Amino acid sequence: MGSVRWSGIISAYREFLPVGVDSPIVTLNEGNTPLIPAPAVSREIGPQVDVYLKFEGLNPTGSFKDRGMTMAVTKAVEEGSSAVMCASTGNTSASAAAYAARAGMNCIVIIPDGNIALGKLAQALLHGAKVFAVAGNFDDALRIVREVTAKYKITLVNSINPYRLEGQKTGAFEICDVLGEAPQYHFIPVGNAGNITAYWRGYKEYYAKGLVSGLPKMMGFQAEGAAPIVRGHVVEKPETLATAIRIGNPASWKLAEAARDESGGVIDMVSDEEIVEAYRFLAQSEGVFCEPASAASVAGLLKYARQGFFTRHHPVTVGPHATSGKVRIVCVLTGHGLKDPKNAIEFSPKPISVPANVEAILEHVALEER
Ligand code: AN7
Repeated sequence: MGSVRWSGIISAYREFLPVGVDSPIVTLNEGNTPLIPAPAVSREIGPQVDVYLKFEGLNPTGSFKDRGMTMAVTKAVEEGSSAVMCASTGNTSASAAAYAARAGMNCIVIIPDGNIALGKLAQALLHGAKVFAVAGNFDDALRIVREVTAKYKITLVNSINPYRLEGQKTGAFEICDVLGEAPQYHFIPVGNAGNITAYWRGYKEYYAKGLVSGLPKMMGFQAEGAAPIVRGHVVEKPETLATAIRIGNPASWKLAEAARDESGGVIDMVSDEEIVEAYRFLAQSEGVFCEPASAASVAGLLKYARQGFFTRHHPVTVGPHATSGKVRIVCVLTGHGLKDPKNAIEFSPKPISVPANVEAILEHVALEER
């Protein structure tokens, strides 16, 4: 790459995406997010693994949704639409509002009242979206958006818009480009189940083109109180502190099950306590600040590791994955920790209030004199 300028996922992966030379690309230079080694997480598991964090919180609006939104808004403009609409647990609305602003379009978002993180609400509002807080949950909001967009001229930009998943699959391309191979395991939070579907599609497309010689097992994790796929039925009143994945009836339910089954992976659940443990561990031991829902991927990894999953599944010593001799694991961190300052403060020690002098500080910390 050298001095080549990064100008977003559409220009980087054009040949894999449904765009033409005349498509009016709406981009904020999303994508190209770092794949950060996670030595502390790896140490927790054992010498047989190498864990990496795909930090999607470093996208322009702070979440992976930007990959899908650049595609959805580009196609909306191409098709002559002047407005977009979505239901959201927060990140989709932040991204839709930003890309709509960029394109000079109107944006309507419907959020569950009282259950979206403060940073996400701030984004949607400041970008100029018309925000409706409904007395209901995400599933109610999505039902309303489906009805409105079916009947009126406004483009739906939830992940049931097929261009969203097309854009989001580029996350898998970037991981393969960096590792030179697909990882053996891909851990990811599951809410509306679009992202697990998109990543699996991305890996399969790279594999079909011969750009990688293996495929990962897709390891999806829902929150215990919002785990319809794990439980096998719609959850009427989903509950979790990870509000991003507080979803009881995922739109891409069947596609996520297909990703799980085709890859030989799992969709399982983690408790809010396990999510918070992983959230704090990432912040304090890796220096990586993600939002609680994102930590569900690492919570799932730690849970499986403690159950002996990676000692039962011995590292591959022959074949395409044998290069490092270690099992390569990628966890997607879907959103930035700054999205949700309330939970960050809730699960941290509070600041110590002191008078403005040196002695007051020294009462609380033991420092050695020079
Ligand atoms: C940080 O913004 O559904 O399984 O409306 O914000 O593809 O839904 C967000 C979902 C994971 C789950 N992590 O991804 C929305 C919304 C974060 C998220 C998910 C979301 P999907």
